[in-house]
Amino acid sequence: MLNRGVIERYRAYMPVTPTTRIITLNEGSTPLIPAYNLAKAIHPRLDIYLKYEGLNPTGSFKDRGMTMAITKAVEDGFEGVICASTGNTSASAAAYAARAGIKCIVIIPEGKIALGKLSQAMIHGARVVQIKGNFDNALQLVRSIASRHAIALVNSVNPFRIEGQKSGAFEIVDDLEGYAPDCHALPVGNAGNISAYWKGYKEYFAAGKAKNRPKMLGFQAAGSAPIVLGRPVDDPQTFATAIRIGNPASWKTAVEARDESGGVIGMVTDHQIRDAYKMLASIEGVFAEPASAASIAGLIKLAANGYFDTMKPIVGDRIRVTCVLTGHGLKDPDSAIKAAEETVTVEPTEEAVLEAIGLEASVSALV
Ligand code: AN7
Repeated sequence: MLNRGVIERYRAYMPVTPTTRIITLNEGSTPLIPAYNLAKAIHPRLDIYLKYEGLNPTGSFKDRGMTMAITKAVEDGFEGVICASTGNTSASAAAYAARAGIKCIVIIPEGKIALGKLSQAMIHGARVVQIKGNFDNALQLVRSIASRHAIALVNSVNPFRIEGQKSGAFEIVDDLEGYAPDCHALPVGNAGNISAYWKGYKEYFAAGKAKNRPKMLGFQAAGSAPIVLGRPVDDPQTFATAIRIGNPASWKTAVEARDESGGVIGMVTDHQIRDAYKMLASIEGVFAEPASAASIAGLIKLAANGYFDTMKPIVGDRIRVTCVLTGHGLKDPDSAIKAAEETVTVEPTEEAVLEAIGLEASVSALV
């Protein structure tokens, strides 16, 4: 089937009419990759599937919601959009606005945006304003500006973003042939995505397209864990800059998703996120950005606490868990280089190279 983006794929569930001009970059239809090595390492009863959202056009899950938000902004006659961002939203907004031929303004926390994301917003021609503050300050600013100027706000407080993003849940159920997973794990920042996935699972269940609904397992970074702590965090910290958010806009719907689904919103330390980030790349061959690895870190933590030991799966005797890998690892090469083994530099001789890779000059041990 020709991929024409998530609005066309799930048109019956999207707020569009036959005459709506759809702004798309053919986002969505991302792979659901079975993670055998991770499952083996984490818990004997788990089947883990990675929803690899890094393969969206701008390298993150934000494209699912942005196609819908920009489509509606154009339909409603706006000539410009604005957003606050920890990086991925700005990259996506800039690309879809460029596609639509409208202006894009992004407000970001100075120095706390992964380089790949910043480069995207810039090359797509957005007006990039860095503030000497954090994401929460930026969100407050854009909400105020958008309420008083003819410019559409495309953060996930825009309900069209959630409508587009719920398509991720539909795709998972379609790939699992009419079943939702037993558990659905994902990182939580501004909490739009957990709200959107839960909405998608509920809608598909209500439409008879899914036989069940998953437990929602959301994970915040310990230094930025307002929902877990039950209060906003004034100065959120984490190396996973995408989820460095102290006062999530979709707090209430995230808690509803947790409670209605019988799930959990927990927190994982930067150390645990970094370990999961390296593990995912090194034993599974899948490169996701640090924030995305919070879902894997969370699974490891829950498994160690016995969370899955007595869980009864919807089919068979294995527990199916989907993990949303929200952004591509290439968004943030600095974090990868810092987390990985150092490279070596030697003289350009066979002798020196053999020594560096631990082979002896006279034996061809690799054969
Ligand atoms: C890779 O780009 O908030 O809980 O401004 O980039 O829906 O916010 C990004 C969030 C997870 C958290 N993983 O999702 C932004 C922004 C990655 C992200 C999240 C983000 P939400």
